[in-house]
Amino acid sequence: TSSKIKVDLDSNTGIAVMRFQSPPVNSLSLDFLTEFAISMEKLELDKGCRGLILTSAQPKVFSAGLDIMEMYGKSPERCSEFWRAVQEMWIRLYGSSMVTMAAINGSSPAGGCLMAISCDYRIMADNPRYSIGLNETKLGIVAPFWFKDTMMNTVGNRETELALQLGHLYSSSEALKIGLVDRLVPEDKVLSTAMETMANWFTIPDHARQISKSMMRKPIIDKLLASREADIKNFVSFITKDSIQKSIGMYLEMLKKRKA
Ligand code: CO8
Repeated sequence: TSSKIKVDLDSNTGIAVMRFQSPPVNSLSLDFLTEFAISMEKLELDKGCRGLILTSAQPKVFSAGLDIMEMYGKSPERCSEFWRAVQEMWIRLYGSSMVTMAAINGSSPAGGCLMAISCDYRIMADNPRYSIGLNETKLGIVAPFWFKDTMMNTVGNRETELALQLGHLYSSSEALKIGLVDRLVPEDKVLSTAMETMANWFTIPDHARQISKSMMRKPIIDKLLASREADIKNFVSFITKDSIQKSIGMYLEMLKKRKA
């Protein structure tokens, strides 16, 4: 099986770049998430790696979020395995001891947005065609509490209340305005800007930065760790409902039609 993520660690700079290369849209399938967790574990253990940049090798899309096909017509067992992998991705990324940055060179809906807001810093291509946000409600599904908490810790309570209910996808400039991303740069400068910004972050002693990060993020991570099985049960019973399957089916139809 071919690799869905290309990892390059530069031992001189201590920066690893993860390029998502799962055509067409880097959707987060069980295979993708499994590979992501393995790559994260390796980098986390590598003393030579202090920073991680996530970016896309696909045109126009950072990540389309969770692979909708993993949530459509699948057995409860498979759904449960999938959801555990989604949790694992978030736990590893949100809790990473590395400096993590998202170099968002395309659209980033739902799970793609979750990956971006789980990083420490976000640089997005200045392109009005690219959007980012937690659009779950538009599919008739509901983002779980840890998506919500990650969003709240990024843009605050009021903006999250609006964003989650409306499933709003923000253009890059709107995203900058509400603080969903930290900087906009021309598309060809997204990765180099992330590298430069990383160098600034590296001037801070790791241990002090890591403890500060943990102080901000650990309470939510602990909340999921304490209720992981219940969160899986909740997902499986929700996603396998006939009415929810029907609304995912309609959303898929809409995606295909929009294209035609
Ligand atoms: N999963 C699976 N397939 C997808 C996905 C996806 N998330 N997104 C797109 N595709 C497919 C399309 O159907 C299309 O397939 P085909 O070629 O067979 O017709 C192909 O990928 C290419 O897509 P587009 O033609 O639409 O490509 P564009 O470049 O025009 O647009 C976008 C790219 C903007 C990413 C667009 O495809 C899009 O908006 N996709 C949908 C994204 C989305 O809504 N994702 C939500 C996933 S749900 C999630 O991540 C969190 C769930 C939280 C859990 C809830 C608990 C119950």
